[in-house]
Formats: sequence, C-alpha cells, structure tokens
Amino acid sequence: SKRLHGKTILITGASSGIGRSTAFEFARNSPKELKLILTARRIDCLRGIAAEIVKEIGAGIKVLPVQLDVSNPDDVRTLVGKLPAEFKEVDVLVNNAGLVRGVAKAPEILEEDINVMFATNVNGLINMTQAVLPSMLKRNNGAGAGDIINIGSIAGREPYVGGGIYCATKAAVRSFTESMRKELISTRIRVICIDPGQVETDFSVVRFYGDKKKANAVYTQVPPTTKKNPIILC
Ligand code: NDP
Ligand code: 8X3
Repeated sequence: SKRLHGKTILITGASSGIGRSTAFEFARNSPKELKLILTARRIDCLRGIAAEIVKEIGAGIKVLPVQLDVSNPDDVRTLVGKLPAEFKEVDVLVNNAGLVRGVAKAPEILEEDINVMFATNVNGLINMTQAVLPSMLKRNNGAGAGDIINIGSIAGREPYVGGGIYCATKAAVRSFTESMRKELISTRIRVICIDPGQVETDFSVVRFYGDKKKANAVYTQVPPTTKKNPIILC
C-alpha cells in the first residue's frame, strides 16, 4: 500500500507465529522503502527471517533484527536510543510479543508463570508503548502521527477455565488500548487492539512447556487459523 511508503514498522515477538507472519505481510504489501525492525529474544531466528524477507522481496527493503526481551524494562527503555538513526522514528508499533504458561486453576497457578505472563503481555506492551510514543507525538509539528497495533485475544473478552492469568493479561491489553484511544483522540495516532481466536503457532507449545503432543491436541477439537485456513475479513 502507498500509505506505507517510507514507513518504519517495529514488531515485537517477530521470531515466530503471528509476529513473523505480520513481518512478511508488511513486506509483501509495501513499497521497497519500508523499514522493518524485528524484535524478540531469539536473535538467530530474527536474522533468519530478515534474510528470508530480503530474499523474497529484494534488497530494497531494510530489515533490522534486534534482540529484545520486552519483559525487561531497562532493555525496553533504552531500545529507541540504541537504534540506528534511520530506524529511530517508528511509524507503526505492533505490540505482539506475548505468551501463555500452563493450564493450572487457582490455587495451583505457579507464581513464576503469573509473573512472566504479566511482565511480558502487560508490562512489556505498556513499556514498549511508552518507549515509542514520544517520537510519534512529536511528529507533524506536534500534532502527532502513528499507529499502535496491540495483539489482544478473544481470551481477553471470554475468560476460560485454566486461563485465569492469560485471559486477565489480554483483558488488560484491551483496557489499556481503550484508555490510549481516548487519550490520543485529538491526535493522528491510531491505537487498535486485534483480538485473534485460535491460531496454530508455537503458542500452545509454550503453554505446555515444550510438550508438542499436548500442544497438537489443542487443535484437534476446533480447526485453528492457519495459512490454509485463513481469517476472512468481511
Ligand atoms: P508464538 O509462541 O509463535 O510467538 C510468540 C512470540 O512472542 C515469539 O516471537 C516470542 O519470541 C515472543 N516473545 C515471548 N516472550 C517474549 C519476551 N519476553 N520478549 C520478547 N518477545 C517475546 O505465539 P503467537 O504467534 O501465537 O503469539 C503472538 C501473540 O498473539 C501473543 O501476544 C499471543 O498472546 C497472541 N495470540 C495468540 C493466539 C493463538 O491462538 N496463537 C490467539 C490470540 C492471541 P522469543 O521467544 O524469540 O522471544
Ligand atoms: C489465544 C487464544 O483461546 O487459545 O489467545 O487462549 S486461546
């Protein structure tokens, strides 16, 4: 799309699943001047994805892989300052990094799992937003311009048994998004929350601590969204 001409897009959690696909979608639907910043903890995966994108789209697109743990506030706070000059002005932030751990019900939920889900899905998303927003607010002579796309979930609307913490984190993403929309109403900064249903990614592998058999069983009940079974937008 021409509207993406020369824009800089930052995606968190771009090493896998929805984040990785989002990077390819932006690359495939944009002019060559697009600049993509791909972030996640697994830098080797990001480097591989960057090479794949450049191979498919052509050397004109600029892809910058950056190692970043969004649950580490110091790393998030210093991120923009460390970016090369041509990548500093982020036009589109895709807050996608997130995870679920376990299916335990209270009072059996592990404290470590509670903390990692909130630190990543909620605090990470809020800290990323605060890191990028100042430069968006300065744009267009202070009138503000940019897009913030938060990846929520249907789990944030319809909590389920064994998902008490994950669902709460996604409800928090939805609520924070709504506050931001209201706070930024007079600017040209758009904030949206996308709430996917089940998508077949590494999400369930992470939920079951790496047990692929248990993860695959999740998708035998209801067909998930996949490349062959895409979401149809009406
Ligand atoms: P994946 O497990 O395939 O991808 C998750 C991504 O998040 C990875 O790139 C991972 O990268 C990154 N990530 C996790 N923790 C951190 C961290 N601390 N810092 C930086 N990056 C991190 O799952 P999905 O693609 O499915 O998940 C993406 C988003 O979509 C999540 O927010 C999830 O909640 C949401 N979602 C998923 C649905 C589904 O059914 N799959 C449905 C609705 C929403 P790395 O490990 O390299 O850091
Ligand atoms: C992921 C969708 O229903 O597996 O957010 O929690 S669900």
